[in-house]
Amino acid sequence: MNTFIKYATSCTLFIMGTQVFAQNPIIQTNYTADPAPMVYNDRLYVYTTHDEDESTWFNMNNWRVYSTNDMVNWTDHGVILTYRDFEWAKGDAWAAQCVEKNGKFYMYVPAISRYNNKGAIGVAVGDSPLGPFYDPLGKPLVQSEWGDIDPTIFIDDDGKAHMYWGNPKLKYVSLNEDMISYSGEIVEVPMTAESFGKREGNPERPTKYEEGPWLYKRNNLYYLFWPGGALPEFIGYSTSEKAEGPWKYGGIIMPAEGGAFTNHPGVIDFRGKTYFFYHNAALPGGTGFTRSVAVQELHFNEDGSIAPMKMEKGITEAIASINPFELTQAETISWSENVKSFENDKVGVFVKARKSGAFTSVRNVDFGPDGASSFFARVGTTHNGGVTMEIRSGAADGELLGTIKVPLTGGDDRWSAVEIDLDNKVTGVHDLYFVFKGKAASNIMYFDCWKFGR
Ligand code: FUB
Repeated sequence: MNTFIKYATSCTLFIMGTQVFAQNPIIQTNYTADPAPMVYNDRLYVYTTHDEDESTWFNMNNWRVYSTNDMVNWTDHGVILTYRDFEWAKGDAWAAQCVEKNGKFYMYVPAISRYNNKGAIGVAVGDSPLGPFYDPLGKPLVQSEWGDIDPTIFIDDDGKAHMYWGNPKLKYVSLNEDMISYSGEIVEVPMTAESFGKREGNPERPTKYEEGPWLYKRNNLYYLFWPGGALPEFIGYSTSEKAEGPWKYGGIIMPAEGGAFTNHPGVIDFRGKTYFFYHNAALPGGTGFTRSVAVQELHFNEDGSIAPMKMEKGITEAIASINPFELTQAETISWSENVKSFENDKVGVFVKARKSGAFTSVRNVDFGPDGASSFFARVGTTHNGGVTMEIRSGAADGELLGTIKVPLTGGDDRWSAVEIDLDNKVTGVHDLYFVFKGKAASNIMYFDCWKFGR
């Protein structure tokens, strides 16, 4: 059975109930998958694929990026690249990775070629982590067969860039200094039980390795993390003393769970801790084709091995606070319910409340001892009267700090800046909830940004 058919039949088998943890999944305003973290200028970015709502197949057209300063509040930067940005591509915006070198950002993406229907990996270049990105080659960087997907790139301490990719073959090449070409032959990594564990009963796939590799280095040991096994996928890992291998199988670190029949690892160090990104189907409406990115801390044993771990509730302690007196985007969110993010030319990314009672929250907002006495927000609605945005502390039904009456603006291309006095002065550190209320059955209001005043 080829991989496409296997995915399609498996999706009906592995659609499971939804399970929402405390801070996971980290994005609730779109379905996201295939997380690829990157640290730049002391900020953590995660590039994701994007499962379109209500997908019953890998209906994926673009790549999105989110970022955080504190590990609990994530800012949605929207779509930063689509397969249409590659003239040669006709679809399947699957698992990508962005890396930075000398101030340039290189986004390696798989897509299907319009010219021969085969999988291919392209590269786009930008001057910032958010793009804009363009395709300098006008053709794929590598292409030979359907399984040319899921690139992972690691730039070593000596500046050499290594790229692995592939399903079910695992391939390797060394990238050139320019990051958009390679030298030497593409190496097909030997699929041995010593390197990737033995898989029983599938001569076409003799080892546990399936796809989605992620290359990472710690204490001079290279780690290759990869989804493996018959579907649903678990995540396993292998180690090597060299980036090129040979690889030694380390074991399974995350069993198959979470309701999506795929999984996809991304590992990064950030401010002294190591974080493990993956995806599951834990959002309402989640399936193998409507997935969600999650994160938890990764712990290593003293000898560098990794003990198996379950999917967890995520990072619950913020490692920095939000300054309420600086403008914060509405799409910076710790948790939200019944809210979706959109973007337009007027305000960039913004959020829309789908029903009354929908909310977004931000954690660890530090008002200091002097506190705040006013609140500003840019908002709008298509409903005439009766639409409010409540600012609450601690919970969606927590203490009411103030209420905005949202003016009719008539469309999300028209916005109103509203300022109110708070009911009482707010001091100290709070988790804030923005609760959207109105009489309409859907599309209650839209919200772009907020700030407190003294
Ligand atoms: O998201 C589409 C595909 O599913 C990815 O390329 C694989 O790694 C799996 O997550």
